[in-house]
Amino acid sequence: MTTNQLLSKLWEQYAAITPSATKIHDLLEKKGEQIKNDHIAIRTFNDQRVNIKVIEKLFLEVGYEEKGEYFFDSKKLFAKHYEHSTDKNAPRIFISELELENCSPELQAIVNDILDSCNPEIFNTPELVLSGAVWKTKSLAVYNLLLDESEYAAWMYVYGFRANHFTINANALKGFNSLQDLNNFIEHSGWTLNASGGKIKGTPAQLLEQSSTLADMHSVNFDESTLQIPSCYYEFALRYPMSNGELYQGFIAASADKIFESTDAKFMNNN
Ligand code: OOG
Ligand code: NI
Repeated sequence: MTTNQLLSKLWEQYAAITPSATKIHDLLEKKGEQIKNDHIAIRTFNDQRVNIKVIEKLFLEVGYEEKGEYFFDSKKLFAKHYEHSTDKNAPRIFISELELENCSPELQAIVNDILDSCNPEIFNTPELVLSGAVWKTKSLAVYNLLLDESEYAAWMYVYGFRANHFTINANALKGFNSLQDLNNFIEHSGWTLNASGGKIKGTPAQLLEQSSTLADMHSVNFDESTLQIPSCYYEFALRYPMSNGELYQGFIAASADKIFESTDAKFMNNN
């Protein structure tokens, strides 16, 4: 698989459950913009069958290299970011994992059970990252149990291995003067932004400003019933130059901490 094939598949699967992404993408293109991606993010559990070391394999194979590390103590998450070694247009990849040993024994047992329910061969295929929720059951009772403890775990249970957001590189847009300007356009076009920690996360002094939509609602067939659950979101990132003149390449943990909440069920109103 080439980098472009991998990225197209990730986009297809993301767009299939995130109709707002295609709409925002098309709206900006109609304004004359050429969309570039800043980064894509993937989530997982730190169980050794599916941890970052497993998920990163396909990205390393197509030429990505490990760069930064990030810790999110209160959410019990750890993350790494990757940059492509040769293709400077390839988006960064952000992979996070839930630190199961810091979660309740109940949550640990659920995650262990769903992974046990899988054919173990799936964990060794490079396509794992394109495979969604590969486990057998999708119980609303289990979803609600997870949701009580970790929005991240509940989201993973429903959506599994896939891109949970794409991010528009705002530096590459011609028609906007600032991230605020882009946010205004997105809001005037009818979308709701994630306001946790403020609609713009980060500052020019931190060399990265980010904003994101709240995830779309998607119909999920649980064993018990069908319910609307937040799926994926679209992010916007504006990078500032470092003292050497080159744009900052990393992420800001305090901002990322709030960006994760773009898929939180607690922010969705179900009317
Ligand atoms: C990743 C959230 C962090 C960023 O740009 O800081 C992030 C996620 O929601 O899985 O993407
Ligand atoms: Ni992001």
